[in-house]
Amino acid sequence: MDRQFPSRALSSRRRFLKTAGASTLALLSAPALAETVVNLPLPGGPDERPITTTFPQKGPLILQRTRPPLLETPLEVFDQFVFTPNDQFYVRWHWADIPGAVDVSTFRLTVHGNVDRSLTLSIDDLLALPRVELAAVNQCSGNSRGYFQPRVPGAQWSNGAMGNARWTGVRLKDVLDRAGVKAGSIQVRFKGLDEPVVPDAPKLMKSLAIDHARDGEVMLAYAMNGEQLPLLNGFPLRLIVPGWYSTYWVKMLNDIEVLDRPDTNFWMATAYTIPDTPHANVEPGQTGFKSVPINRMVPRSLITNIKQSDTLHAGAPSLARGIAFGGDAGVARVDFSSDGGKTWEQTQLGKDEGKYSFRQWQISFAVPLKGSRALMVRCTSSSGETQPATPNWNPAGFMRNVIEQTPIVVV
Ligand SMILES: Nc1nc2c(c(=O)[nH]1)N[C@H]1C(S)=C(S)[C@@H](COP(=O)(O)O)O[C@H]1N2
Ligand SMILES: [Mo]
Repeated sequence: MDRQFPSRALSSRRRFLKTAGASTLALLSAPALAETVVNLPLPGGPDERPITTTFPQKGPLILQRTRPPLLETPLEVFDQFVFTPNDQFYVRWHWADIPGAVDVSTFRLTVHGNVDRSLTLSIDDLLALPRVELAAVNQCSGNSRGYFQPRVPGAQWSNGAMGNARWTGVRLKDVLDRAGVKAGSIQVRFKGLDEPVVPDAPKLMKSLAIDHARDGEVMLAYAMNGEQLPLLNGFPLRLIVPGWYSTYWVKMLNDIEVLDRPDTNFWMATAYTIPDTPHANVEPGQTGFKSVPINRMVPRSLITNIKQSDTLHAGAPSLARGIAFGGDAGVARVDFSSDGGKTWEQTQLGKDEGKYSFRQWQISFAVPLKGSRALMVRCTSSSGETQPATPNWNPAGFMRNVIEQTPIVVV
């Protein structure tokens, strides 16, 4: 086995990942990202956000906050790539005490708790285990929170607190099997190298049910899109929980603890909980509802080549394209409407990269009459779940998946 960390050992596939459809019938050329601000049509503003290029290993991203970093992927990136390039993959951390570098030769992952034998694993130990690869969307629970009305506190993300990557690593199950999970185990808890900035503040810890942790899909990833993880995306190791919101995808993962009791820490019991209602939906101001930890993702789709207030010509053939994902299932179909949802047409889907991946779609259309229009796109997952027509609301601004509208002007 190559003893080097696999940054070079894994081939870079990025140049092959440019979308084939991106050059055909392009309606608009992608705006240059050298611009220093981006316009975000968030209902509560701000209308402009700075683009930053100052973070290590990162290209142009929308700056939401500097410390700890909250960096958003611009929409153009989803138009160009089905696999989000690592240098434009969004970033979200809760606490600002994040190592500025991690020495792979001394890095160790500890597996302990309700197990037959505790393990202390180096990256080399992990590289010696069977390697698995999986394409999966990493989406923040609060992605698109900036569209919640009434507005809710928290990062006012547009739609770029998500990204899609091919993750390479080992099955969590294989690691747990080596430690030997004891009878009576209930959950598995994950911690990373980042620390709170003030004493007594709760360190980020997330837990999965023992059966979920051992399902053979949850993985420990040491590479992303064929390269080692950027530091800000969790170098050298992170958890991948396919189909679940990325609050569970613990970065810089160095501690796995098998629990014989439910985890009641702040990040499981208080933060990242949703109303236990359909679409996690409640009335603004409503209280007294039961909450549960956020969990599986739901289907979503976006138009990536046409933006709000863009102009189209009446009667002229146009192309709409974008991305969709099924949440915790594949994409069965994506439908498009150019008349504000009165009629729908099935779009042509791009290559199936696996059920947890983004899937591209495209359709040509023409709008016959001048005036204002709303373009809409709707994903139906392979488990039969469809995006709803009305937005959900909850106090944390989680799980938005309404059918999005792109108002345009036809001239
Ligand atoms: N160690 C650690 N892991 C973490 C977090 C964190 O604050 N610390 N935040 C989680 C949340 S809420 C999100 S949305 C994702 C963001 O992943 P990314 O920065 O790689 O895009 O990381 C998750 N894993
Ligand atoms: Mo998140």
